[in-house]
Amino acid sequence: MKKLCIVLGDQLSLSLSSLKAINRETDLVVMAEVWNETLYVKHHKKKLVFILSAMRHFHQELKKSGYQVVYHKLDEKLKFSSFTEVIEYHIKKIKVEKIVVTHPGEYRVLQELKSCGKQLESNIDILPDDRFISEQSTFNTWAKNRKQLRMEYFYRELRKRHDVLMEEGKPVGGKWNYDAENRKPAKTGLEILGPTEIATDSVTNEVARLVEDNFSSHFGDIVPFNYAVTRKQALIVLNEFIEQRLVNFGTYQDAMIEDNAWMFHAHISLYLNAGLLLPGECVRLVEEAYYNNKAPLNAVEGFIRQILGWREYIHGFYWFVMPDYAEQNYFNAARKLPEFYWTGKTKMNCLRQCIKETKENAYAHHIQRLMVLGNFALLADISPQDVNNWFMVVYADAYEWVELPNVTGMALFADGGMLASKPYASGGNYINKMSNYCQNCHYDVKQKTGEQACPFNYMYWGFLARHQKLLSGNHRLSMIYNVWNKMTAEKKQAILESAQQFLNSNEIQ
Ligand code: FAD
Ligand code: DLZ
Ligand code: SF4
Repeated sequence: MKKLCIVLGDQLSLSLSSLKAINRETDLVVMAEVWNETLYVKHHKKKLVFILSAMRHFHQELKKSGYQVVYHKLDEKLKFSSFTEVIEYHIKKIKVEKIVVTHPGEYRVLQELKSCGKQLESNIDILPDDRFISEQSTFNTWAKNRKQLRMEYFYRELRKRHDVLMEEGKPVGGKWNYDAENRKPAKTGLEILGPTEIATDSVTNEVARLVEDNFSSHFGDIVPFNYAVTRKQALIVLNEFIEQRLVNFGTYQDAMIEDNAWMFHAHISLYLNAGLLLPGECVRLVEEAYYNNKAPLNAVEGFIRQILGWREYIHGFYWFVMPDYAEQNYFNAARKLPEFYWTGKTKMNCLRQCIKETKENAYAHHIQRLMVLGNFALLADISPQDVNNWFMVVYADAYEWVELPNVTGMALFADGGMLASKPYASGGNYINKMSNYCQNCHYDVKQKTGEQACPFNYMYWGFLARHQKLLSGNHRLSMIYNVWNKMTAEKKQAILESAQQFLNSNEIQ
C-alpha cells in the first residue's frame, strides 16, 4: 500500500507539505498536464509555456531528489482531462492507502479534489498550503468580528508575529508605512536596467511548440521567452532585483513610462505563485539588504509590504470570502469588455501601451493593472465577470486566489468595500502625473469635455454621478462629492453628455 501524492502545477516547491508527508522511496508522486487546467480559461500562451516548462523541470528535480515520480505530458497517447481522471487511473493501477495533496490555490480545484475523494471512496488528505508565510487560521482569527478587513492592520500583525523590520517591538524607523515616499513619477534621464533574461533550453522549446500547435487561438506572444522555469533561475532573478533595482523600487513604485514595461519592479510574482520562490525567503533577503545598506527603508519596507502585507492578506481574504465572492457586482455593472482589451486598438495611449506590453510579456506592473486597465473598466461599468476573465487570461501570475480579490475588490470595488475603503477611480490627471503616456495620446488630458478631451476625465465624473446613491455616504469621497455638487448644472450636463457619447461610441464596442 502506497501513498499517492499529487503535486499541482503551481506547487513546485521541494519543501511542499504533501512531499514532506510521504516516503520518497516507497510512495508515488504524480504530476500531470491536464486539459481542463490548460483550458478552464484561455491562458496567455506565455503563461502556458511557463507553467508546463516549470512543471517538467520540477519533475526532473523530484527525480534527482530520490522521489518515485510519474509525469503525464499533455500530448502523450494517454490523455487526461482532469485531476480526477489522473487519480482514478492511478488508483486502479496500484493499491493506494491514501491520497495526499497540498491545499490547492483555487476554490474550483479544492471542490474537484473533495468530490473526487468521495466519488472514488478514497481517503484524501488535504494538507495546509505552506507556500505562504501565514496560515489560513491566522487570517480567519484576525478577520473574525472585524467590521473592516484592511490590509494595513493584518500587515502590522504579521510584521510583529514574524519579527520583520522590527526593533524592540516597534517598526524600524518609527513608522509602519513609507507609502508617502513611494509615489514619485519617473524623472527624465533615469537609468532603468532591463529585466533579467534567462535563455530557453530544449524543454522550454519543446513546450513552446506544443503550445503553438494546440493553443494558437489563445491571446499573447510566446517569443521572446526570457522567464525562469526552475527555482535556481528564479533565484537569479530575485538576486538581480535586490542588487540592481530594489534601491529605486520604493520611490518609483507607481511610475509608468512608455515602452518600459519593467521599471524597478521585481518580476517575481509568477515564480512565487508557482512555488519556485517562497515568500519568506524574499522577505528575509530584502530585509538583509536593508541591514547591509544596499537599499533605503522606503524601498525595503515598500517591497516587504507587497509580499508580507498584500500577498498574504489577499490569500487569506480569498479563502475567507469564497465562494460567494466570485458573484459580487456592487454597481450592477453589465457592459461587456471592449474588444480593444484584446487587440490594443484604441486611441487612448495609456491603455494601448499597457495592453501591448501585456500581450508581449504576460506582465504589467501593479499601477498599470490598477490605475489604467482596472480604472477604465471601473469607470465604464464593465461586467466584473468579463474583467475577471480578462485578468485571469492575460497574466502569467494569475490564479483565482490572487486575481479575484485584486480585480473584484481592489480594481472594481465590486464587493462594495469589503477589501478597499474606496474605489480606486481616477481621471486622466493621475495617469498624466505618474507617466508620460499622455504626451503621445490622441486625446488631451487637460480638456474635461468634448471630442478631444481625455475620456478618463468625464468618465470619472460620470461614474461618480451614476453611483452617487451607493457612494456618497463614503466619508473618503465626501470632498469629491462636494466638488461635484457645487458644479453648475451646465458643467455637469456637458460632462455627462461627453461620457454618454463616449460610452456609445465605436471606441469602446
Ligand atoms: P512587485 O511590484 O515587484 O511586487 C513584489 C511582489 O509583491 C509581487 O511579486 C507579488 O507577489 C506581491 N504583490 C504586490 N502587490 C500584490 C497584490 N495586490 N496582491 C498580491 N500580491 C501582490 N498579482 C498576482 O500575483 N496575480 C494576479 O493575477 C494579479 N492580478 C492583479 C489584478 C489587478 C487588477 C491588480 C490591481 C493587481 C493584481 N496583482 C496580481 C497584484 C500585482 O499587480 C502583481 O503581483 C505585481 O504586479 C507582480 O509584479 P512584480 O512581481 O514585478 O511585483
Ligand atoms: C495553470 C495550470 C495549467 C495551465 N496547467 C496545469 C496542468 O496541466 N497541470 C497542473 O497540475 N496544473 C496546471 N496549472 C496550475 C493549476 O491550474 C493550479 O494548480 C490550480 O489553479 C490550483 O491553484
Ligand atoms: Fe490616457 Fe487620457 Fe492620458 Fe490619453 S490623455 S494617455 S487617454 S490618460
